[in-house]
Amino acid sequence: MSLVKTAMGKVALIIGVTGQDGSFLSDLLIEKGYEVHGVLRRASTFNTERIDHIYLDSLVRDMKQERHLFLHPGDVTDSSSMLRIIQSVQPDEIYNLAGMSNTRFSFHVPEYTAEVDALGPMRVLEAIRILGLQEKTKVYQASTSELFGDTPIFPQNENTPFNPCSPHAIAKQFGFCITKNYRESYKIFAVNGILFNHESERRGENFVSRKITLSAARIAQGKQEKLYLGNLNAERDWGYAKDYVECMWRMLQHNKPEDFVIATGVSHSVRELCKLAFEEAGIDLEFEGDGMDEVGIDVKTGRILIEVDPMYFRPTDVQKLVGSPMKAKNILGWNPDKTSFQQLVHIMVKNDMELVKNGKK
Ligand code: NAP
Ligand code: F7E
Repeated sequence: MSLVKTAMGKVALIIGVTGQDGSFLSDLLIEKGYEVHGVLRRASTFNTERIDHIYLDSLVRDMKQERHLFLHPGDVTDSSSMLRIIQSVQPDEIYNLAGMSNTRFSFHVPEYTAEVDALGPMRVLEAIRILGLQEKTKVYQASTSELFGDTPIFPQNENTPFNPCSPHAIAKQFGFCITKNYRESYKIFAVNGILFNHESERRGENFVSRKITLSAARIAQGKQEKLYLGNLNAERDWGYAKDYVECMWRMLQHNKPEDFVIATGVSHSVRELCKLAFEEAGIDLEFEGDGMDEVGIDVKTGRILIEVDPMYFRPTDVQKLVGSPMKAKNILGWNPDKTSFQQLVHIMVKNDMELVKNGKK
């Protein structure tokens, strides 16, 4: 990587370090010279796969060499662990990325979703206030385009009214508001990044982008028969997660605490994503039929490769989101064109083709 080290001596705490964004942010901050701390929650299986390349590295490194990533057991639903970790780390920057981030699953666990996505951010902010770190510690809160919900306004920007339509989005709205409130009430440098969907080769496999790229790779290599999806008409503004974590960092380096939309400004449907991903995997796909009967067909063989399964429908779904990156472009120097939708799908399919080829997926 060509990033210049600019932050020697700074300490960051990433809550949600094991997730897609937490892992890319760790890479970025370490490259910039930060000492990075992360919160590791308990799981029944190992959950450090996305950070093993940094974490295991530090464990096996010669003890005389410097370590850059330190993990602390804790959970954002547990105030005492937040207090303990923040007190011992004394971070200059906290990135609260911890989230029950699966919109569909939030309908099944609405109360738990509120614990993590609504009260979680409040516990972090309260810990800063109780520990008297208001002047030292800056906070980034992972807010989301889901806040706009089923909006009639296109594109969405920082002034677009919220209309959240899932337990996940409603809980995130509390997180957004409490962050703004603590900024105004206690002068904490606390900001919301209203990030539109961002994907990568590290994206969880139950999000639609990764489900599609992995299935395309498996179907192309004869390891899977069909792909079952829900709402093919849904449109999202999909960007590359690696680019988006840089904006999180930029928001905390800005001279005043402000909220920003981060988006590419272009949206595509789930159907378009399928066509492109399968094309990257060497399959020319066309869609036929309507509604529940719509199918994706391999043009060359006539085989049905994609079908609609109502199991993946949501009680309410956001039909279309597209963000305006103008404020971030003008103030943070954000380049919304850095990785195009086509490049993103290429990166993801290439990665998944390799994983399938090597028997890893
Ligand atoms: P992700 O891959 O699902 O990662 C979520 C992280 O939160 C994981 O490290 C997870 O730990 C951790 N976590 C979950 N519950 C926790 C708890 N109770 N205590 C502590 N940690 C907990 O999500 P992501 O894509 O990286 O997104 C990061 C954040 O940005 C999320 O809050 C998400 O809602 C928000 N966001 C994401 C997008 C997007 O398109 N990716 C867009 C806007 C906003 P485990 O690894 O143990 O599960
Ligand atoms: O769904 C449709 C689905 O689950 C996108 C989270 O990171 O981004 C993410 O939330 C669209 C929806 O992401 C399937 O109905 C069709 O309309 O990939 P997704 P999401 O719900 O937009 C936002 C910004 C966040 O903040 C969240 O934390 O795709 N869709 N068929 C499907 N979705 C899934 N998962 N699976 C399907 O089979």
